[in-house]
Amino acid sequence: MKNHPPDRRQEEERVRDENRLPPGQALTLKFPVLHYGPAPPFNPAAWDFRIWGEVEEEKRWTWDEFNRLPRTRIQMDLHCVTRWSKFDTAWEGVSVRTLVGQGLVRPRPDACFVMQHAEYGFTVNLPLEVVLQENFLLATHFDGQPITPDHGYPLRGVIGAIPGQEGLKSPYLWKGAKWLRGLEFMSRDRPGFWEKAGYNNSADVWKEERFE
Ligand SMILES: Nc1nc2c(c(=O)[nH]1)N[C@H]1C(S)=C(S)[C@@H](COP(=O)(O)O)O[C@H]1N2
Ligand SMILES: [Mo]
Repeated sequence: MKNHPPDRRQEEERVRDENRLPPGQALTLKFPVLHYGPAPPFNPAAWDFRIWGEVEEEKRWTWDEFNRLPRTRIQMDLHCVTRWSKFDTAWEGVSVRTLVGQGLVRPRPDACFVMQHAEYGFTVNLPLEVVLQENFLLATHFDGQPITPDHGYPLRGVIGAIPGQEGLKSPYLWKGAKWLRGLEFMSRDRPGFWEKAGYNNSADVWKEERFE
């Protein structure tokens, strides 16, 4: 018997049967790269990660300090608004849920939204309650390896769907910023880069909230 690589259509049937394929999506076995502008360089000596806005205490972590924060691993299905989905992706990094749970970040009572700020001024907004879900991660590793430069090295926000956790809000993949440098906690919502360009603000994959 020959060993066949996974068959795309067969895999798609499987996840469809498992109710994991959102409307209008197709399974890909690749990992497409999508972003606006060039991928920035990384200088570990100059890099920092900042948390500011509606928090009791602002934070600034160097790359070394960031790597000593408590770490989390999750497996998620990623859904891109351009209609590809990638299943069972493995991520490792820092969970905002854990940072808040351990008191390392203390949102003020009126904090209701979070803006991710990335290199070159890229931004993306999410409700705080979504940022605090298990399916949002400040990820340093994909598939056991540091994220590649095109996918956001050294750090990206990533959000997907966790199979069996239908209670979690699951937005499209653009709601995670590659080359992430900070989180701004906000009392009022503001649109990010793609939201200003007409992407849907809440971006729920199951409701097919793609564009306004
Ligand atoms: N910094 C930055 N992050 C970004 C974007 C971008 O333009 N700049 N695009 C978003 C969009 S539209 C998508 S679909 C995903 C794609 O992630 P990928 O390239 O790892 O597949 O990154 C998101 N994060
Ligand atoms: Mo996208």
